[in-house]
Amino acid sequence: MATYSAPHADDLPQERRVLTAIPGPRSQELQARRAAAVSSAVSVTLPIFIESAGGGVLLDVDGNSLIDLGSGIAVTTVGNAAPRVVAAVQEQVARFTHTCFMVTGYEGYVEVCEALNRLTPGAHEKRSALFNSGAEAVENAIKISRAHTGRDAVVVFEHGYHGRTNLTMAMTAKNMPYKQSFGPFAPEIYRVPLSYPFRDGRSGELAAAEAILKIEKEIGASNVAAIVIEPIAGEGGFIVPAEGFLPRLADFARDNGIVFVADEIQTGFCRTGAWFGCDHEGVVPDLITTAKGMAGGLPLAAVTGRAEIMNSVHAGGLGGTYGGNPVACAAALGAIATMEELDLIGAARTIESVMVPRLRALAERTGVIGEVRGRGAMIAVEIVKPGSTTPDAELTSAVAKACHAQGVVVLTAGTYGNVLRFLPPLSMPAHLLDEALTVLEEQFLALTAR
Ligand code: PLZ
Repeated sequence: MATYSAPHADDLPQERRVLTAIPGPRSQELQARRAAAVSSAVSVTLPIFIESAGGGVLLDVDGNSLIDLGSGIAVTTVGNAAPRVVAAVQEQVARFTHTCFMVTGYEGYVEVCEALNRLTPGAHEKRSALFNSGAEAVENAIKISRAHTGRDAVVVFEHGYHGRTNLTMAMTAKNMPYKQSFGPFAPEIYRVPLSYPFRDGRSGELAAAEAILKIEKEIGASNVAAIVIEPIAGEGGFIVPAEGFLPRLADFARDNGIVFVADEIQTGFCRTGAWFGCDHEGVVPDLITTAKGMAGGLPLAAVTGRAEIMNSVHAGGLGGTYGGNPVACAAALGAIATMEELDLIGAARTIESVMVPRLRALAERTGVIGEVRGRGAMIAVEIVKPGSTTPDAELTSAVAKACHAQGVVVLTAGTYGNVLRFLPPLSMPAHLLDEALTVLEEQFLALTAR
C-alpha cells in the first residue's frame, strides 16, 4: 500500500481504541445535559463528546479513540488542530481578535483573498470577499450574480445542497430535514435534473442537453442570473456527474451571459485530489464558493471570481460584522500552507487509490453496493437491495451504527439516505485508513450474511 507521512505532529496516539460502549458513561452524562440544555432540533450522528482530535483520530471523554472518516463533514481536511493552524491562530488571537474588516483592515484578510485568487481555477483577474459560513457565501454569490446580470432567476440541480438559510433552503433539493415546515421559500429558484450516472445511465452530453432544454423552455436563458452547481453533489450522495456535464453547462452559461457558480464548499481545497472539484474537467467557473476545508476548522467562507463580476456590486453592498475574522483568516493561511507543503492533493489521491479497490471488492462480495464513486478523499458507496437500484436506507444506517460501535466514524448522505460517505482528514495515517476499511468490511459482511 502507498504510504505518506501524517502531517500531524502532536502526541495523540494514532490508534483505534474502544474502551467502553459507544457512547460511554461520561458521554452519556453529557448527552443528558445536552438534552436538557440544547434544542432537540439540533441532532447528532454519534452521541459521544470529544476531548481532543488530530491526525486520523477523535479522542472522546471516555478515553475511546475513534478513527475519523468524517472530518466534521469535510472540514478538518488538514487534520484536526493541525500544527500550523494552531500556531497561526494562537499568534493572531493574542494580537487582536476582531476589528470588522469594514471598519479597519488587516493583512490576513487580503492574504486569504490573494491565496483564493491564485488557487481557484482560471488565470483571469479575480477578486474575493469573505464570509462566515457556506450558506452565507452561496447567498452572496447570488447577490453578486443578480447585481451583475440584472436578472432574477437562479438555476440549481436535483440532489443539490447549498445551506439552511432561507435563500439556500430554496436552493437545496431535499425536503427532510432541511426544509420541512420552514417555508415559504425564496422565489425565482428553478431546479433542473442533475447527471446521476448510476440512476440515469445518461452521458454527460445528453444530461446537459436535457437540463439546458428545460432552462430554455421553462425559464428562458435571458432571465437566468446564475447556474449554481456542486462539482460533486455532496449531501446529495457524492454524485459525480457524467463526464462532459459540467463543461457543457459552463459553455451554455457563457454563451448566454449567465454567471456559472461552482459551489465548492464541500469539494474544495484538496478534498477531491485537486485544488478544486472543477479542476478535474478543466472547468473555469465565473464564481466559486468555498468554506469548510479552507480554514482547518474555523468558520470562514468566500466567494471568488471574475474581477468584473465581483466588482459590479455597489460599494458597501457586501459585508457583515464577522466576515473574514482575523483569527479565521490566520487559520486559513495555516491550513493552505499545510496543503501546499505536505502535498495534500497527493494525500487525497493516495486515499482514493487505497479505498476504491477495497470498496469495489466489498461490492462484489456483498451484492448490496450498487456503486462505489467519488474522487480523492471524497468517496462513497450507494447501498441498494441486491440485484436492483432500490435504495436501502435501513442497511445504510445499520452499517453506519455498527461502524460507530467499533470506533469508526462514518457519515451517511443521499437524497434516499442510502449513501455511506467517507471524508477522512488528509492527515489520516495509512495504517488507520487500512484498519477503518477492515472494520467497515467486517460490519458489512456481518449485516449482509444470510
Ligand atoms: N454548500 C456544497 O456541502 C454544507 C451541511 C451539514 P454551511 N454541507 C454540510 C448540515 O446538515 O447542515 C454545505 C455544502 C455545500 C453549502 C453548504 C453550507 O455550508 O457552512 O453549513 O452553511
